[in-house]
Amino acid sequence: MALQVELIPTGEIIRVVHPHRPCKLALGSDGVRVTMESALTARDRVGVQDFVLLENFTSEAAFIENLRRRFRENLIYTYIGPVLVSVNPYRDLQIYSRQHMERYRGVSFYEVPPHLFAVADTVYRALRTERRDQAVMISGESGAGKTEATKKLLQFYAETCPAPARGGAVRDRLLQSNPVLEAFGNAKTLRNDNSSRFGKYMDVQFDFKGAPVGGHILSYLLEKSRVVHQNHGERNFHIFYQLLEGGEEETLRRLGLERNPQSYLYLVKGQCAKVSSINDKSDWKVVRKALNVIDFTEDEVEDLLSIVASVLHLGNIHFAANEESNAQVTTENQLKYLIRLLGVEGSTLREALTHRKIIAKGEELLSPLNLEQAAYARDALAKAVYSRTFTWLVAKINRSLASKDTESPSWRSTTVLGLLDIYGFEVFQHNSFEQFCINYCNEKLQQLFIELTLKSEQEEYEAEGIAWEPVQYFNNKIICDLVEEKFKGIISILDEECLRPGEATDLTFLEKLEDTIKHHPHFLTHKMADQRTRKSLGRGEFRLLHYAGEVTYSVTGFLDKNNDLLFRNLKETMCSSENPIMSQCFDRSELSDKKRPETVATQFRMSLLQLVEILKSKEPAYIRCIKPNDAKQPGRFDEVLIRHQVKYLGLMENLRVRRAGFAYRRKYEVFLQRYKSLCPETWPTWAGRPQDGVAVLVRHLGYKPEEYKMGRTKIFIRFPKTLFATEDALEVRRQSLATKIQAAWRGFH
Ligand code: AD9
Ligand code: MG
Repeated sequence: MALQVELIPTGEIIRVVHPHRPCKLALGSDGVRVTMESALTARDRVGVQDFVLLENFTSEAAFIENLRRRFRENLIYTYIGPVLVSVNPYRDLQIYSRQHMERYRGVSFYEVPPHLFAVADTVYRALRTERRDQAVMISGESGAGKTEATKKLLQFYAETCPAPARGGAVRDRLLQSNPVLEAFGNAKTLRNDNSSRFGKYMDVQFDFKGAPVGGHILSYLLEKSRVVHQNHGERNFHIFYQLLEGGEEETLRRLGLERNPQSYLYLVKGQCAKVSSINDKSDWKVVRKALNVIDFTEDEVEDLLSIVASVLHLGNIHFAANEESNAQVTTENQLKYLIRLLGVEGSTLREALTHRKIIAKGEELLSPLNLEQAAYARDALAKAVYSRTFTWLVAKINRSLASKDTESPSWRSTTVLGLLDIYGFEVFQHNSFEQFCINYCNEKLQQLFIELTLKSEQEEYEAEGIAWEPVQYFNNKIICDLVEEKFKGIISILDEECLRPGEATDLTFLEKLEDTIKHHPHFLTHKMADQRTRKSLGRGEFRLLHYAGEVTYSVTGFLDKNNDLLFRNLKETMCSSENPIMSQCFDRSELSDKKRPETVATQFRMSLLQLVEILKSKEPAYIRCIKPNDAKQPGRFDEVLIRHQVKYLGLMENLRVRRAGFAYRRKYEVFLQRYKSLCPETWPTWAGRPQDGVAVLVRHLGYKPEEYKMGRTKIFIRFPKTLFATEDALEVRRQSLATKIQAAWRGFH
């Protein structure tokens, strides 16, 4: 009996999780008792492992009920055909060990319980056998488990793939790039204690033997406003707390830092320096080691930490107004450290923090700043220093990940496996420019998902020679257009306003939006709203009806954040920095560049376009992550929250597309292998073509012509009940086999 079982000890009884049939295996002194649950009870208890097998596949309630049953049993993974749906368990389920990895290697995707590793292995095998680049797209809202999934996938490849002939260290570098990027790019938010505040697309390159030989990371729009401001209950980027908690005495002394985060204005705004789920001290150790693995020299580490410290000192720079109301630096000690850590000229920095240099008719003029302007300039510098360091860090990691073996012939035949872990759709009480960008990004990826899944379904039907029945679905292109269309889209209008310095304000931007986007079903402002909705919409706000739900954005700060201005003399000061990282981050060429730099939103739009092209050029796989509750607690299944995600992830839509016509499809070989014992003509072996064997088998099982279709390589079954009946028959057969085993056992003793 081919029982592929996973043993989970539950007291005296050992539960056997069989891919299709939960059953109990009791070990007693009298031998083994195998009690299989009837198919019906099993389905009742743990649901179906592929949503396509839901009888009532159009019912959202049935979908959620299936998720709930599985979640209750700690079965967090379920398929919609090839798409993996994952529910964050918020507890360590011990299902990612090396043993688990092995269990999923080389097995048929649908013959084992759904798992992340099943996807990992399928993708890898496709890469190896078809030699086509692959991309795993992981989506879901903030806290749903995208980053954890990415890390586990990477671990799977690092541990199970063959080691490269040369440059074996690349596996460690791939893994160790993570803690470093997370330290600098992740932070505690209200939604997630380890929230990614940047988007990440990572390519892993494999040689012709399937060994990882290199990697490359693309990062997207770091939320740099967090450096100077955090909402209540949130933190700045992890690295600051890690350094203060874990940094060696000597290091902190050199950097002029105190251990207490409360001493730093940039760290106290969220009023939550300590987080119970985070151990900054031990994380620091991990990061420190990881830096060595990814080729940082001790000097580079010092330079990097000098920058981290200088951001903290910058936040503590205070100004007082003189008689002319001009800002003067009052915190000399902080300034002293800054000058040393950044390696800049003292008088230049002091002047740059309190004056603005304007070039008019070829002449340089210094205009003093008032208190508010000086604070603005200081914060702008802190944000620029931090975000450019982050960009530098990614480039540095890429140099370390670059295949060192470019001369070998294997390099020429590399294939690439991409992992996309981008910040999830986000709705807060107060949503600003950052949420606008993040949600736009999710909108683009959703569009790609719909386009590609529909396309691949259609292609499969055509390839199999089966008529494709078109499916109605919501295409969110209308929202993408609303944001990104030339001249009429929100980004274009925002950019236009950014071109009118001195005249345009956030509110004139809003007015322009109202004038240009008049009657759009996905756009609303206070002025446009009717009595009923007006109350919930402020005067400085606009609302977008995203595919994932309504989000109200406050326009405050939109122009400023999009312009991302850094005064010229601050740039000049940083260009002269003797800190090697800073001097790479601030290049003199940008001072002489007459061309206006692209705005933040436009840069982001362009980088997303590029990302979509990259993803389209690869074979896609999808993991859709769901967050079960807002309390970050295990075992809590908040139905309202989950229903919302099922809706906006388009899972019902996805299921309808997958079920277009047929609930189930399998390769002839796989189908025959599983069910051949049900027919005397195909059991124990079938010598002919698998397709003919399946034809004999289904005839023997009494399938009616309307219940199935034979494609070129697969059988398509229209209704789940047909499959279930076959499964039930298989179980009866296995039960009788189990009885025989028990009888034999007793006879043996
Ligand atoms: V965000 O958009 O970056 O804010 P993610 O990336 O979707 O978000 P993340 O992977 O960081 O969420 O998961 C949030 C937390 O949930 C983790 O820190 C873990 O504590 C927890 N988690 C997520 N996935 C798993 C899992 N498979 N097993 C156990 C998990 N815990
Ligand atoms: Mg994340």
